[in-house]
Amino acid sequence: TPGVEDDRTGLGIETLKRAFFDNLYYVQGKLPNRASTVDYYMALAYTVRDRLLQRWLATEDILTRPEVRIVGYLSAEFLMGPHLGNNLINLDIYAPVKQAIEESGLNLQELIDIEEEPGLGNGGLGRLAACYLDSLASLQIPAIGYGIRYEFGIFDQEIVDGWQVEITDKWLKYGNPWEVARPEEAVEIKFGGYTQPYTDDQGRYRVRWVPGSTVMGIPYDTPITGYNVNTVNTLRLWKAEAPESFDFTAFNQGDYWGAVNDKVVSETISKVLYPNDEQIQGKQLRLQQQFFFVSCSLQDVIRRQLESGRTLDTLHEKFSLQMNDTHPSVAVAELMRLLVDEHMLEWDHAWDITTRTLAYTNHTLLPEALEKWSVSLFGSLLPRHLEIIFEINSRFLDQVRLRYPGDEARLGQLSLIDEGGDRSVRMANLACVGSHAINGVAALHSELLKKTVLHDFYELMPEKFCNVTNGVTPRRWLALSNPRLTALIDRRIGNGWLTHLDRLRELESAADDAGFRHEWRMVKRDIKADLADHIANRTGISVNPDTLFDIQVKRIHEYKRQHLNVLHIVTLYHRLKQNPNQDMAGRTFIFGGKAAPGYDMAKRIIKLITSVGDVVNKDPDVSDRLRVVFLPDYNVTFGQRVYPAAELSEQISLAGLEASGTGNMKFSMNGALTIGTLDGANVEIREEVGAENFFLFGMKTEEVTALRSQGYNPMSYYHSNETLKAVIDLIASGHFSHGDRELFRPLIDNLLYHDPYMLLADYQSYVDCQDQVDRAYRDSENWVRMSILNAARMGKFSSDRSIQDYAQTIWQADAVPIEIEA
Ligand code: 26R
Repeated sequence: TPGVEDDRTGLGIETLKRAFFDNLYYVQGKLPNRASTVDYYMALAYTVRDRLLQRWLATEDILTRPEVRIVGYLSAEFLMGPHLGNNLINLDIYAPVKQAIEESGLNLQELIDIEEEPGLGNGGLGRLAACYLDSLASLQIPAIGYGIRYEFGIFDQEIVDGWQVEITDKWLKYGNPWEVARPEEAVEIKFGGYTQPYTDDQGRYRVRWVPGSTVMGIPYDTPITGYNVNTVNTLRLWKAEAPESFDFTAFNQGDYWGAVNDKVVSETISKVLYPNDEQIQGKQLRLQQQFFFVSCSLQDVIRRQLESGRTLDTLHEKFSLQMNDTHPSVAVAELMRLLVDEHMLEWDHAWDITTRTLAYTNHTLLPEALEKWSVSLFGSLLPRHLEIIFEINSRFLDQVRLRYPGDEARLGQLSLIDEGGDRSVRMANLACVGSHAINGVAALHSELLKKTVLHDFYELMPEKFCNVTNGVTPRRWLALSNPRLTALIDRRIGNGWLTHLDRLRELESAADDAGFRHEWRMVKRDIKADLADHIANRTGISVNPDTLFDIQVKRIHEYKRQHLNVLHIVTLYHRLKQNPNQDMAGRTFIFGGKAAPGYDMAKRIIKLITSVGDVVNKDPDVSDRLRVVFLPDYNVTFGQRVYPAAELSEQISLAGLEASGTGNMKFSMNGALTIGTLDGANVEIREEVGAENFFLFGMKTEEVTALRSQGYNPMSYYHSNETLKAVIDLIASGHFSHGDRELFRPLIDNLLYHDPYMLLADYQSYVDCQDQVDRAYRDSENWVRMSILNAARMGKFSSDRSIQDYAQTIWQADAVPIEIEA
């Protein structure tokens, strides 16, 4: 009948309500009178999922067309954040769904807030992968994200007595309405065993791998909606399971326990995300995880290639595979193995295909984060891959010898094998040799890569190197997280800017409009009040929304220097104690971030923040002007609350160590000003917003290098700077630790005797710059002006721009609009 909408696709309010209660009844098995908020959330999630299926299947369908080029994004981490709100935005159904839910007597925000976020990542690298999936779909580029379906994602953080406590993240406990298991596309993954040479029927020398064990990879697909387009791409995450046949054999032999135990062992591979953001020393399970998802994904890619009617000679024409750091770099060896051993291609031919298909993104300059695997561990787990790596290395080093005769030192540097001590495989070297493109994630970072960690590779093959500056998706980080600012921008410049973020420049003139500035300020003030409520509920600390919200949220790491921020807070505290009438704007310092569970210094930094907060917040001499809050369990969901409320963004890493940073972009987009060093993408952010709208401090990379080479002596700063000395002495004296002088000794001694991240050298410059911030904030009209200009000039940092850069310079991938029947 004309005029009657389908319950699964219709967008009329009555249809949405009917569909919602239908899903509640038939999927959740609940009547409204017995349904919980989670039941309602699930019913709504299915209602939304129904409405994207047609586009998802249509997008899946075009992947099989031989001429359609597909980007495969290989990443051990995808930090997606909650899906419901994002899908409502991208499908442009927020308003009707809100109305339908409200007319049903429920609150949409409450349902959105109850979603357990899939925290399948540590921080920057995993979140970047998520932003890139959003932009790929929004730009209509056919793409598949490939990763691991960890049963336990990044731990939840609680703060007990000021210390971090880790709680397991059971994100799947109520089921996951966004994923679809595809057991029919499962693949087999082999481990261990030995290799065996043989001669094939054409008399050619071949090697066969006789594995010691097998596990199954089961794909779980999640739809990735593009913004206002038909494209719905796929995030395909692999779960490890025991092969069924294996079970039955053992069972028949009467070894029931053994059969079940094998199942348990197999499933541990995708059990838990390693919560480290630096070196993992020789953890066999981590290498198993990496190989597991890489082999699953490459087999999937090869199946798709063959199913599209192509042969493997043209794999690189249909697929471009991006390796997100070295975590998937065993792909170089596995693709060679699949092509040579399983599909019988000649080595040189296979090598050509491999290097044309793969590309590598580097995300860190920290030497301790460069992945290495001991040759013995690698060989016991992946004996055939080790042989292949030796073969790649021997051919590669022959080329190097031709280019640099007699240069043994260079050969040693470039080799895929580190021969020093316990021999190990250098994964970055493998990635460089096996890829046609190598990129850093910000202009400065890409330059430093060429000058330092990858210098020898750059000299040998400069044409492979390029830069792609990171970006973040304005759909999640503005439209979803900051609807009030989004509406204000819409009123001023119309819509369309969410997909053409450069158009935010049209706000520049609004910065001179007193009326607009007033509205901007009111929006910010409302959001700050919301965050203040949230802080009171979560921590019991009351904060004043009329103070400057000064925020540092990111993983806790010494190189990110949260403790430099603390030194500044203690400086202000000390000043106010000396001179209670000191004129200064009130400030609320907000911290958030997780420490790797085994990283003692990072955990002690959290304890320092909470301890300083305990004293400062209770001291009547200062607590009208200073508040310090550590918000537990910083994650994507909380990020969405905090970026919109920020006025000052702390980006204070030692120059040369933060590859890019992406939080810095989310803050500025939401109208925060940055206090930062010339590090990572800060350099480009400052270029875009203008030096006059950015608070710069600290040494430049070259100054850091020079100071280090001349012999850095932190103690000299301590002795020559009276305030610095007073501040450090105050912490050391036990003032913030109930008299306990031992609690912070490891931190203080490290600063005085080593200070590898040069806090003391940058201290004075930081404090001076913070004083400038204080003066600037008190000129509130001008502050708002700068805030508007920051947001207006952030166009470059849309992940759409980053993805366009990748698509043009590395992937040669085009948009493929998806047609669907009305
Ligand atoms: C080796 C393994 C333990 C490991 C090392 C390092 C696992 C995870 C990491 C995290 C690194 C690679 C990371 O997240 N890097 C961050 O990448 C962001 C996205 O490019 C950058 O913005 C950020 O500066 C960088 O630290």
